[in-house]
Amino acid sequence: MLSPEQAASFERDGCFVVPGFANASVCKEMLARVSELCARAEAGAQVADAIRLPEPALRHAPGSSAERTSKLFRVHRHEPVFHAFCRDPRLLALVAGILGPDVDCFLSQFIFKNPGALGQPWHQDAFYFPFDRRPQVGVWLAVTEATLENGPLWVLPGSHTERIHAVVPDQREHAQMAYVEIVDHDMSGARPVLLQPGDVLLFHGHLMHKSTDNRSAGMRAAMVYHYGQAGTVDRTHEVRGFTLNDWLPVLRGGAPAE
Ligand SMILES: O=C(O)CCC(=O)C(=O)O
Repeated sequence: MLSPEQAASFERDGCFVVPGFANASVCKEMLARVSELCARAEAGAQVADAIRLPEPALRHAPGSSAERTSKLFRVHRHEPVFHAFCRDPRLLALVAGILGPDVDCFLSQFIFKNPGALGQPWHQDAFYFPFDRRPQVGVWLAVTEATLENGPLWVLPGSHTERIHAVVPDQREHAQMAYVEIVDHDMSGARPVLLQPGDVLLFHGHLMHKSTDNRSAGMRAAMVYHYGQAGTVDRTHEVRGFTLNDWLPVLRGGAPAE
C-alpha cells in the first residue's frame, strides 16, 4: 500500500521517490553480477536469455565490458539478485497500491551510463508498450548516485495524465536505435531526480521523462523494472517484430506468486 503522501504524489505528479529503499550491498552485488554477465555476453557466451546492448559512443573504448555497455535486458527471471529484488515484498506492496493485487514484472534492464554516454530524450515508456490496459509502473533503482553531472532522470510532473504523444527518431550521432523524442509538448516544468544509491523512483508509464548525458568522470548506473497487471495482452512482438518483454508473475491475490 502507498502512504498518503506517496498516493498524493503519484496522483498529482505521476511519480514518487522512496529514499534508502535498498541496501548498499544489494547495489554492489547487482553491479558486480551485471558486469560479469556483460563480459560473458561480449565474449559471445549465452547468458540465459539476457540481452546486452553496447553503448554506441563507447563501442571500442578500452577497459571492462561494463564500460562499453549501455544496457543489459531480461535479468528478472533467471538472475538471483535481480529476481529477488523484483519480488521484494516491500516493493510489491507499493506496486500493488497502484496496480492492484495481481501483478507481473514484464521487463528489466540494467542501465549503465558511462562517462561520455548519451542520455535518453523525452519519452513516455508506454509508447513502447502496445498493451490492452494501463497503467504500467516503472521502478528506477539508483545503483550509483544520480547527480546533475552524471546524467540523472528528469521528469515532467503531472504529464502522466497526457495521452501517448507522437515522437520523432533521435537523430543524434551515437543515439541508441530505439530512442525517440517527444517534441510537441512544453517541458519547462521539468525537474531532475537526484538520488543516492539505494533510492528508488516509482513512476507512471505515461510520465514524460528523459535523462541527460554523463558529463562526469564516473559511471552512473540504474536498475529498472516495469510492472503491469496480470492478464495484460502484450502485442509488442506483433507490432514491432521482436520483444524484450518476459511476463513473470510476482503477485496473485496480493500474495507472492509461485
Ligand atoms: O536511466 C536512463 O538514463 C534512462 C532511463 C529511462 O528513461 C527509462 O528507463 O525509461
